[in-house]
Order: sequence, then structure tokens, then C-alpha cells
Amino acid sequence: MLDGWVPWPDEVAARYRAEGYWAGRPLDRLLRDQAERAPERIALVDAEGDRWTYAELDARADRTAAGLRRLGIGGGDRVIVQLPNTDAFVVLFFALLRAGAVPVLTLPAHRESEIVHVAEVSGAIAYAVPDVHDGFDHRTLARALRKAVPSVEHVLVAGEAAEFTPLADIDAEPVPLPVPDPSDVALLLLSGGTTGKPKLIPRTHDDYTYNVRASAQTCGFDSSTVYLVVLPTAHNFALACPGLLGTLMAGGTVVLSPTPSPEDAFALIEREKVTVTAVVPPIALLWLDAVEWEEADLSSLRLLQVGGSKLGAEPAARVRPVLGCTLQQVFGMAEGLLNYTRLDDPSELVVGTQGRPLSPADEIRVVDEDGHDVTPGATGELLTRGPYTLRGYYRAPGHNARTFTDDGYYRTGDLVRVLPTGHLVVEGRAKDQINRGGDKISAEELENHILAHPGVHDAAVVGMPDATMGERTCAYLVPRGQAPTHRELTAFLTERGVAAYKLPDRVEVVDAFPRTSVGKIDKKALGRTIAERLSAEGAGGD
Ligand code: OOB
Repeated sequence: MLDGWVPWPDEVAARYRAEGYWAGRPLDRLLRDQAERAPERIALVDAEGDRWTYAELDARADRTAAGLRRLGIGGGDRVIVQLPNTDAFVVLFFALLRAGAVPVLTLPAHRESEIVHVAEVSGAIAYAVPDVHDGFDHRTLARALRKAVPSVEHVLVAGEAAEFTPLADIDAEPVPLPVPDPSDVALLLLSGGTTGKPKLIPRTHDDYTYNVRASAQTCGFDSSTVYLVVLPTAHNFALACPGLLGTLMAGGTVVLSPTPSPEDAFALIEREKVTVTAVVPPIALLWLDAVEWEEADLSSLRLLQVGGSKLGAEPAARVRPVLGCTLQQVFGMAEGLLNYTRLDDPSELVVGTQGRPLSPADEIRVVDEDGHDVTPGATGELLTRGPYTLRGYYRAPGHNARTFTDDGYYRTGDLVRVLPTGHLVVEGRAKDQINRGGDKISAEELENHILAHPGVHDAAVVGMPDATMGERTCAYLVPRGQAPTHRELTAFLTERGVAAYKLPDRVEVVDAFPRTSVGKIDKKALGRTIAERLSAEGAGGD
């Protein structure tokens, strides 16, 4: 069993098993099951139009798993996976599970700062990357990683491997492999983060398989489903809600889009007759406009899932008339809990709420600042526990003590109210995080990077309202001597290996920060100030 994670208490685990939530099967079985049931059906299509049957994908995963074992990778070894939306990701993901290794999923946008940290915390022994993606050479990052974290023995490269191991060469005759314990950790997901450093989320075979199965049922996935992966495959939403894994479990076809742009995505929807896809609100907004200029037949699309940040009621109402498909709002988190509007919900709930919990076993509480339940319908912080919500981050006991209640509820940091139907409306956030169109930025993490600049005495990062992204990032600085300009700060943070989506969109220099009565930086006041300034600039026709 992997150490450093927090399992469910025995009696709770026994109940989840007895009630059928946990089926006691390894996560990779969902591919094997379909390969046995319908070997010739198409499982996967990439952007170039290369097609994999279930039998081919299954066999390839077996051969790659055997190749990984031959390299010495297996038995609970953590392997950082940073691959874009390509078949290499899908093959490697299943191969790692079969080899008994634990994939640690990171986004293609992550850079040295995030990857080094993830490698240190996870104790990863391998790192899988593309050669060059989006103009960035991941082999350079791999070299820096190997210097910084010597436990990383292997670098596996999709494409030109240079001095490293080509992923394509990891191939051997399939061998019988030990079956993992379904109650053990299958993979580690990255959290959006509210503290100085990103946290890792352990997901077990049992819990993730249930997450996928229940999601696929709720979203009506079956063998006629053609799912377009638009968000990064490594994101929980696109991977398992129901996503890529839910589609494969249902015997449908997964289509991989290299980017979420209307050019790429619309062309694939038309070519592959895609029936369902999942996007974040800024992409939904872009698509709603793009139908004006992109000539493509989107008539196959039946369901558009939108989540990651709050979708406004106005664009939500435009989805059916403009795109001709059903909207589903999804309020989820890599930590577990998923809320979906149901396919047969009345339109006011689909447009005006962020859905209701997926599972009858999801327990939710809405509490005030003192931790007391609010009156029904009032707004408070959402706490949750259930059969697919973590009980603790990986190797983070101090943080866990603050983030979980004594009786195992996860403090989501989201402010919600619950309607009599059980649907949740997300009203805001109690956590120190910016949600930039679905991309999560920990204010503290970014502040720590900014504080390393010699021209910065103090830093406070806040969200500022934005029509497309929901919010963008504003960094308030108190200078030490000469304050860096926005451009200088961006260059400095990039040099430190901070992912581009975390870079501040705006920098404001002040003499001192407003303080609360207890002397903390008053971020609410800073947020109000920047919002007022933005609206004044807008009113001035800027
Ligand atoms: C998804 O997962 P994460 O881990 O990137 O972010 C989780 C956080 C939530 O705690 C909440 O603050 C925010 O993202 N969020 C939403 C939302 N969906 C997520 N806030 C308002 N409205 C929504 N619909 O973002 C995620 C994971 C699985 C499925 C969908 C989204």
C-alpha cells in the first residue's frame, strides 16, 4: 500500500463496499472489459484521424506496461505524466496502472516551479513528456528536473527523445502482472491550491472507478457516445467526469482535440460526429460567438458540459438556441465531489444552478464562519465527504489538519446555497485562490514567487472581475526601492519557472496595504479597489 495518504475509516469503507459504490476492481479494467466485449469498436481517434480499436488500445497498453516493468517501473512508483491530448497519454495512463505505477497528472502548461515541487513531494522516479509542445521544449525542463530532484531516474519522451528514452521504444511481450489492491491509490491529481505549494490528491481504484461509472450513468453515456477531449486530458473534468474514462467504460469513442479553439474543435465535431464535450466557461463563450464565423456542422452535438468556474445565466441560456444541444453545468473538484445538473432538469435549474451532488452517498454541509450549519437556503461554505472525496492530501499532514474537519469533511472553500431541489448555486469563494476561467491560482503561491523579486517589499494577489474569464489576476505590490514594471515582473516569474496561466494580468503599486482590524492584509478591500478602478477605466472608454 502507498504510504502518506489518508484512507477512509474502515467502517466507512465497509459501508461503501456493502452498498455497492466501491466495486473492488482496478481502474484499468474498464478498458479490458470493453476490449473483451467489443474488440473491433473504435475506442480512440486522434486529431490526425488515426484510429485505435479497443483491442489495439488494450494490447498496446499491455505491451507498454511490460516495457515499463522491464525498465524497473512499477510497484507503487510515482511517474509524473505531462502529456498533451494525444494517444500517447491514453496508452501510458493505462500502461502505468497495469504496471502498478501511480501516474501523477500535471498540465502541459506547468513549468519547472510546479514540476520540481510535484517531483519532490511525490518522490517520482520518472517523468513523461512530449519533445516540444506549444513552442516549449520539455526536454530542457526534464534536464533541470533531473538536476533538482535526483530521484527522477527516467525521462520518457513522446517524439524526439534526445538523450532520454523514447516512449515508443517502451515495448515488450506482455507478461502477467500483479493485480493492484482496488482500495489502494491509483493516481495522484494536482489540486488548484490555496497554499504556498500545490497539493497532490490521492484517488483510489475504487473511488475513481465509481466517480467514472456514476458520472457516465448520470450523463447518459453509452456505446453511441462520441466524446471530444477539449480540456487537457490530465484535468479531472476531461478525464473522469465522465470524460475520456467514462466514454471508454461505456464503449463509446474518444476523440482528442489538440486545442479548444473553435477551428480545431468544430472541425473535429463535424468530422467525427461528436455527441458530447466538456469545456470551461470562457471556451463556451468563445464557441457561442464562433458559430457566426466558423463554418461547421455541429448538429451531432447533444450535450455540452460546462464547469470549472461559474457560467453566467445569460450565456447558459444561449447554449441550446445557438449550439442546438443540451447544457449541463458541472461544479466539480479534483478532490472529489461532483455536482451535475441532470439531463432532464427543467431549464431554470440548468441555467441557474451548478447542479446537485452525483451520489446518494455524497454528504454535504453548508456552514458559517464558526462552522455551524446555516439555515436552509442561506449561503455558507460547502463541506463534503463521500465515496469519491479524499480524506487527506498526499504527504500533507499539517495542511490536512486545517482542511478537513475531525469527522472527515473536506472544506471546499466554496460559498454556496442549496435550493429545495438539492441543487447548489455557487455564490463565491472563501479560499485565497483566483479562478481564472477555470484555471486555479493560489494567491499565496504566486505571492511567494513575487516576494523573491528584489524590488518587492510585500505582495498581495487578488482577483479582478473579467467579462470573459470570470476573473483575472491582479498583483498589488509595495515596492522596495524601484518597483518592477508588469513586464519585468512577468519576465522574472517566467525565469523562475512559473506556469504562464499564473502570471499576473495586472500590477498595481501602492505605498501600503489596507489592513483588517486584526492587522491582516485586507484583500477584500484590494479587490473592491481594483474592481472600481476597472469600471472607471471602462466608463472612460479606455
Ligand atoms: C474543477 O476542478 P478543480 O480541482 O480544477 O477546481 C475545483 C474548484 C471548485 O472548488 C470551485 O471553486 C471551482 O473550481 N469550480 C466552480 C465550478 N466548477 C468548479 N465554481 C463555480 N461553478 C462551477 N461550475 O474545476 C472541476 C473538476 C471536475 C469537473 C468539473 C470541474
